[in-house]
Amino acid sequence: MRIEKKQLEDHNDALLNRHQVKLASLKNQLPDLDGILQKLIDFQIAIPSWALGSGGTRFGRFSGGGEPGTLEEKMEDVGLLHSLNRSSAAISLHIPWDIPSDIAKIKSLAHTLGLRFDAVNSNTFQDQPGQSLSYKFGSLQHTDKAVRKQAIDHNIEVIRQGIALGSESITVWLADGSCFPGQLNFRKAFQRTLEGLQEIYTALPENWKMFVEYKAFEPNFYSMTVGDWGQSLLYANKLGDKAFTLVDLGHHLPNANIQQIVALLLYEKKLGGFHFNDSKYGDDDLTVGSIDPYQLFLIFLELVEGMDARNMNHAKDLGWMIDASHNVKDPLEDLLQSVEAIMLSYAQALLVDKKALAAAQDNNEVSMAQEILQDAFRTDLRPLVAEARLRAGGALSPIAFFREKGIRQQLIKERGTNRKATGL
Ligand code: PSV
Ligand code: MN
Repeated sequence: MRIEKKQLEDHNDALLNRHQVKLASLKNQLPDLDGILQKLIDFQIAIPSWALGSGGTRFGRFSGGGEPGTLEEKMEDVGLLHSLNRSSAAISLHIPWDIPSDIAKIKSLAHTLGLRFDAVNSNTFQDQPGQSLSYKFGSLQHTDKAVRKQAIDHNIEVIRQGIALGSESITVWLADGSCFPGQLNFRKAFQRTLEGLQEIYTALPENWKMFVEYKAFEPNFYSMTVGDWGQSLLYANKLGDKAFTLVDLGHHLPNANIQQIVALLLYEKKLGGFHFNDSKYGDDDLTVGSIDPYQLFLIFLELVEGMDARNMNHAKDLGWMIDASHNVKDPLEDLLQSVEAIMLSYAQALLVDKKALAAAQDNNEVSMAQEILQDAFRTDLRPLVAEARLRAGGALSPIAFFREKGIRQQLIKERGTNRKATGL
């Protein structure tokens, strides 16, 4: 299903007057309105191929119907999102959930939809049908060399697939760890994992990055072999310049100060990429900004400050991806909300008066520092983000458009109610 330009124009025309009134009041507050708008337009967030169907939980999965059953259909769905918000110009594939059978065809579809391939993701956390050795006791950390080799070969194969697609990074997330005290020798597990990552690293093309993603717990509950940013950073430092830490917002122990982690990783030049989501308890994979939008804003504040301090390009120098999916919302509406939340936090962070904040910090003006932050956070920037979408050719109100046009109903008509997206 594709969205026509005329449909978007009609939608936008109907909302234009109200939008302009709201935007006008912001214009007086923002001296560099066009500069901020351009940054918003440039900022693109990759959509994970596994978030386009219902995520489910281990207790059940409730499909909403019209799920994409093939890689092509997943790309069509990301194309749909991108034509509505103009901020989702990339897709992140998980292999072997998404194996492109005809690379030329897939690349040409991506071109038509205006999409590029973001990081490719390997999977050594599940056994695949026909796989000779099991990952039950880990992959790169495994005590059996043959299992480690299988996992290394898989990652190298994922890089090969990524090269063919034009991707330039691989995200390695390992479920490796242990569930019980005494099960694993931590030092040996670390060393075996490092050696495996080193072999994978040598297969990276010159212009590629490797993202080492950490997670505090699940599926292992006593130890994780890449359990926190410190461990990820150790691996990344030992691997070399092309290896970076990837921060998934849901992968921390409760109350972790993620904004401080981000600031220090940027300082160390080792922050590579992001998986955005929100959580109340653990790796809940909830819609970005749905639980704690203030934390998201504070993270963006550190991102913008840290990237500016290093003259980095906000849009291009880090890998921006969503990693969220669950049971109860329409996945496409959920992703539209996630992207909007990211854009809003980014815009709010751009709005912060950095000079005034630095002065307040230097002078220990604690109350003033809080006023400066909350002034930006409490400014309603939704009209600004909508204006960026409008200028880039998207919809003023993507979710309203999605509902008005009955997009889910059309997808159900095309694909049926029982299609199940490959993935979790
Ligand atoms: C693990 O919880 C994770 O965050 C990793 O990024 C995986 O690749 C992804 O979720 C999908 O399972
Ligand atoms: Mn993740």
